[in-house]
Amino acid sequence: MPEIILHQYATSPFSEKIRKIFAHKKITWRSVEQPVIMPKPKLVPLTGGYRRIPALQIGADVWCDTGIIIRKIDELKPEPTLYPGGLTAAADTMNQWADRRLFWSTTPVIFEKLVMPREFIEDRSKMMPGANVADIARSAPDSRNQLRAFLEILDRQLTISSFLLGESFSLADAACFQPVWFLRIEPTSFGLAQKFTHLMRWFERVDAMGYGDVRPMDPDEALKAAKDSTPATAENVDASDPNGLKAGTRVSVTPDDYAFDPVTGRVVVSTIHEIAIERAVPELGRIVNHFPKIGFRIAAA
Ligand SMILES: N[C@@H](CCC(=O)N[C@@H](CS)C(=O)NCC(=O)O)C(=O)O
Repeated sequence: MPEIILHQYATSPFSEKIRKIFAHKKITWRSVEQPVIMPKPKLVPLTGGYRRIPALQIGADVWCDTGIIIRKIDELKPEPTLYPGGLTAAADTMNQWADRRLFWSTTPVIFEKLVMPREFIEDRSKMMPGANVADIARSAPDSRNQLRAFLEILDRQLTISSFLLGESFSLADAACFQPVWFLRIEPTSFGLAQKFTHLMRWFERVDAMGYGDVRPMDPDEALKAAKDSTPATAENVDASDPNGLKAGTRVSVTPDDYAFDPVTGRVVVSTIHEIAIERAVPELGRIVNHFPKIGFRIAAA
C-alpha cells in the first residue's frame, strides 16, 4: 500500500476521529505536524488554499475534510468494517451530527474556561467571518444544556450496547468520541461527561485503542513525496451529474460552514460523494485535491 500521510496536529479533534479509524483498521501511517494557526506554508501548496486539519496525502493526491478522508481509508482497507451490521446510513448520519452539532456544543463550554492566546482568537475570527470568536463563551450556558442532552442520548444507548451501533466499533464511535475527547482538555467541561458512567466506560475503551502504527514525518518530506509523484486518480465524471458538470471544467470548491478559502482547479472526478480537481503547482507539479460533496460549494471559476 502507498505511504499514507496525515497532516494534523496533536490537539485537533477532527484528526482524533481519523486517528481512531487508523487504530481500528490497524493502518500504518505517517504523521506531519502542521501549525494550529495560519500561516501554514507547508500545507497550503498541497491543498491549494484549504487550511483545515486534517488532510490526507498519498503521493500527489490530497483528501481535504474527514468526510472524504474516511471514504478513502475505507476504500484502501475495507476490513475491519466501519459499518458493522451494514448500518451505513446510521453511521454516516451520526458522523455528520457529531461534526456539526455535538462538536459545536463543546467549544463555547471549553472556551468559557480556557484562556486562549490572542493570536488564536484572531486567527479563528478571520476563519469565521461574521462570528465574534472572542464572544463565543457567552453562549456557554445554552451549549452546556445542549451538550448534556446530547451526552445523555449517547449514554442511554451505551447502557445496552458496548458501542454506539452495537457490539463492534463503528464510524459512529470514532465521530462521537472526538468531541468528548476534546472536552478533556478542560477539567470542568470534561466533568459534564464524567457524570455519565456508561459513556465514560465507552470513552476509556475507545481511548485505549491508540492510533495504529504511526511514525512522524517532516513536512518537507511530505512536499517531496508530492513532487516526486503524479496523481493516481483516473478521470471519473458522473454522466448523469445533476448540474451537468463536465470533466476539465474549471471550478472552485469551498467549505459551506467556515474557513471559506476556495480551491480552484479542473474537474477530474465528480461522483455522488466526491469532487476532485487537478491543479498545476509551480513547486510541486500536478496535484489532485479531493473533497466530499456534502458540506462544500462548487462554482464555475
Ligand atoms: N469538516 C471538517 C472540519 C475540520 C476542522 O474544523 N478542523 C479544525 C481542527 S480540528 C480546523 O481546521 N481548525 C482550523 C485550523 O486548524 O486551521 C472536517 O471534517 O475535516
